[in-house]
Amino acid sequence: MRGRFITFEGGEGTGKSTHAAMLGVRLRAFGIRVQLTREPGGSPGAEIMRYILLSGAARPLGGDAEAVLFAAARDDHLTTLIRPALERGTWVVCDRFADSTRIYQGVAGNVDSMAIRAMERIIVGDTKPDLTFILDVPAKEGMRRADQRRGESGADRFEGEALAFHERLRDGFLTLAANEPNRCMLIDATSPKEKVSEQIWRLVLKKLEPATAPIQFEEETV
Ligand code: Z5A
Repeated sequence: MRGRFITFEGGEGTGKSTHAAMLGVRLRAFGIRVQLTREPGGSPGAEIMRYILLSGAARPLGGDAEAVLFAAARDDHLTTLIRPALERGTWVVCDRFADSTRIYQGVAGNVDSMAIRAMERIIVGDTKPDLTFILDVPAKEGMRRADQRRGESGADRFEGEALAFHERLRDGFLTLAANEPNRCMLIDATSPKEKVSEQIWRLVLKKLEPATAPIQFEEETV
C-alpha cells in the first residue's frame, strides 16, 4: 500500500518545522513508518541547491531562474527520496513543497503563474500531496518568532524581505487554502503549540485514517 504524502506550508515562523516533527512522532507512535523531510533540500543534490538559493547566490539571476532552481531541487528530491519512500509504503511528511513555489515565486515574486504551474505539472506530476496544512499567523508575529529562533545568525535570502513581502505571502496562502479546501487545511497557528498539534492530529485521523495503514515498526529518520 502506497504511503501518504503530507505537506506543511505557510509563511516564515508559522511553526511548520515544529508541527512536521510533532506529527512524525504521533504517526510513529501509531506504528507507521515516517520519512520527515523538507524543501528546498531533503536529498543530497537538493541540499546543494538549498545552499545556493538561501544564501542569496542565485538572487542576481532573477525570480524566473530562482523558480527553475527550486523546481530542479524538487525533481531530485522527488526522484531520489519522496517517490521511493511512498512506494515502500512509508508516509512522507514534508516541510514545504510546490505550494511554496506558487506563493513565494508566483504571488510574492511575480513569476508568471502559468509558467510555475507548467513546471509543477512536469516535475510533480501525480505525486501530489494527499493533505496540506497551511499554518497561518500574522506576518509580523511569524517574523518575530523566526527572529527569536535565529538568535545571532543572519537572515537568509527570503527572511530578509520586508514586512509587505511577508504580508503578500500570507494573503497568497490564505487564497490557496480557500481555493483548494479538500487538500488544504487552514490552521490558526497563533494558539499554543500543543493545541495546534492536536488540531492537526485530529484532521490526519479524519482525512487519512492512519489506523487502517499496515503497522510497520522499522524506524526511519531524516
Ligand atoms: N522557498 C521558496 O521561496 N520557494 C520554494 O519553492 C520553497 C521554499 C520550497 C526556506 O527556508 C525558504 O525557502 C523559505 C521559503 C523559500 N523562506 N523563508 N522565509 P527555511 O526552510 O529555512 O525556513 P522556513 O521554511 O521559512 O521556516 P522557518 O522560518 O524556519 O519557520 P517554521 O518552520 O515555520 O517555524 P518553526 O521553526 O517551527 O518555529 C519558529 C519558532 O516559533 C520556534 O522557536 C518555535 O518554537 C516557535 N513556535 C512554533 N509554534 C509556536 C506556537 N504555536 N506558539 C509560539 N511559538 C511557536
